[in-house]
Amino acid sequence: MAKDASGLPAGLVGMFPHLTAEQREMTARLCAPPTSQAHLFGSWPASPPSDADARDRLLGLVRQLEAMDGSYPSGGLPGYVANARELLGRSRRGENPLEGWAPEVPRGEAFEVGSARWDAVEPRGRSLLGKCGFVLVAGGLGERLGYGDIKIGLPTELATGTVYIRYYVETILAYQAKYAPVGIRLPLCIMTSGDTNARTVALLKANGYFGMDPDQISIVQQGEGVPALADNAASLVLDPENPHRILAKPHGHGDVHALLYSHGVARRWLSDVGMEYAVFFQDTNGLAFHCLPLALGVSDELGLAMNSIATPRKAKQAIGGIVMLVKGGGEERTINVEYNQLDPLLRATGHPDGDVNDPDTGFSAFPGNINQLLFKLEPYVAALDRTRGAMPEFVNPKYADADKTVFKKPTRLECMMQDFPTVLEGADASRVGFTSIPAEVCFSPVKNAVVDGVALQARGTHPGVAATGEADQHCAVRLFLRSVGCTVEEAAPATFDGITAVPGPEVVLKPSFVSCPSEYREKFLNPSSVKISARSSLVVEGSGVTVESLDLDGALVVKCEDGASGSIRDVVVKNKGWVKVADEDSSDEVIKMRGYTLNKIETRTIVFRKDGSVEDDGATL
Ligand code: UGB
Repeated sequence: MAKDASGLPAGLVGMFPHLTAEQREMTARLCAPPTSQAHLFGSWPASPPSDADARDRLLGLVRQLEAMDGSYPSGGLPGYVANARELLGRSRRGENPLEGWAPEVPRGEAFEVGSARWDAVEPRGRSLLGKCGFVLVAGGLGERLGYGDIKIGLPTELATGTVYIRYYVETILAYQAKYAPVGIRLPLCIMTSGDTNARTVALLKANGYFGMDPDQISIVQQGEGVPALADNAASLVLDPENPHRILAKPHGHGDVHALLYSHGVARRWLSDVGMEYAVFFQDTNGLAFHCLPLALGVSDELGLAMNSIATPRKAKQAIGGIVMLVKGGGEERTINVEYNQLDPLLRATGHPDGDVNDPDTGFSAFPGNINQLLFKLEPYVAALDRTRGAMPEFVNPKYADADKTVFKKPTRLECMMQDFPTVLEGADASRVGFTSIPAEVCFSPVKNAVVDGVALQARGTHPGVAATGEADQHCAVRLFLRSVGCTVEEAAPATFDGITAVPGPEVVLKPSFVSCPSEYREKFLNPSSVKISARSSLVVEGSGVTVESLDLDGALVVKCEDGASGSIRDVVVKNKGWVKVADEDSSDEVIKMRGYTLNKIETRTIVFRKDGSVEDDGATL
């Protein structure tokens, strides 16, 4: 590579007149030791091309580097390269990142649906629902699902066709209406990426922001990714398909903290909007909010700075475990430990059997992380101010040789949002815990294509497909209904396109009607007089409606306009109802990924109007 007296590539120096002062400084810093990435400009012609387009292509690389430099919170690109060399070195030497830490059972509490403890703790959290800001991480491509569009635009279930983002927004608006002080709007922040941003914005606009005020929603976009790394020296890589671009790879959902810091979102929520908690959740979990008041109650009771909603975890189950790590000298940190690290960690620290179930509970002592996180805003913002939201990173190169000097393909640094406890300090570092809740009522993501779901289900693992995401939502509501004393039958499991799930009865209780388990008692006034048969479908919407006595064997939709009120009393429904029909080859992706469509044969609809009238078609639609 031709270099000029400054030691910089001649082609880069030749282009200096076309660069801003900042770009010249940034590229020079990148090429000079110790960052030493001059090879990126090695093929540039010694004199700048006279053709403006050709010049602009070269400049494109500089602009991309400039954006990457600006968006990496720990020292720009030189910081990235330095961190990468350090982590690649440790990986090559086979160092254990958990060396020196010993695992202990973390602080937190496990709950059963309908238990007295649940009933005691949830009310404490209910009053805090009106003091939460919400963070939806929705930058993932959803490669495993293989869906052609953004995942938050997928229907949560077919009974109402409510898409995930609508379900989330409606739930937040219901909390706002029921629990926030008058005039306070609960804020929502959505993290998008280059892959999802335009479609997320378009979906929100096309649907009037699903009822939120547009300025209630902040969108923060992840950068295009971090530079791919070719070798242990952390050499950045040019895109083989475009020599004027750096090959970029996703940095992971840990970016969310840096974005909440750099956009001032978290600080605004704390200082200007008066929020107390931030709730982080994933893109496709139709059970995301059932347990929020309970977890808020636990956070409040234990004074937690960070609370991970978790599920009972079977030993060796392939999800991370929440573990309290302790070090000599009293250092302690409660954090997610990936399942492949947990077993060796236990064995190396005096637990010769490794990751095994506790004989008393039948589950691992370390609950499973579902990445639904609850932060007390004050310590969260303080930690952001100190760290700019930078998360610890890891690297996972696949080596092509025994000496670990050659990578099979370029790698990159990654970070995860659940690693936040590593940046908490002092008393806050020990105010980290969990709330463990059965997965049936808090976690059923839609992450996998049907073919992979079938294989997972055959191995006894939750398939995480669209059909189970839908079935699990109905199942959770049935559990809550039974827990307050309603009689709800269970349909026999059905198999569509190889995925087996219990299809019903389908029950969709919109958040305006009930938005947390303890509200069921306030809405089902005489639960012993409510009976829902196995083949039934029920949808209830509106804050003014209650259910006193209902015998449902078919399909019933109840709506209650804003400002209206009404009660379902002595209502008996027997109609042909709604039936799932196999449809594995549909041209509609939403149907195909389920393997069935919903045939609404006969529906009774009751509407309570604001003027006091009641519309009841009494029979069929
Ligand atoms: N996401 C982003 O917004 N940006 C990104 O760059 C990447 C993701 P994945 P992952 O559910 O069982 C997580 O890819 O990382 C969003 C936890 O780390 O589905 O494989 C994306 O849109 C793991 O501990 O998850 O695994 C989605 O909303 C376990 O809880 C979310 O981040 C696991 O989820 C998760 O993205 C799980």
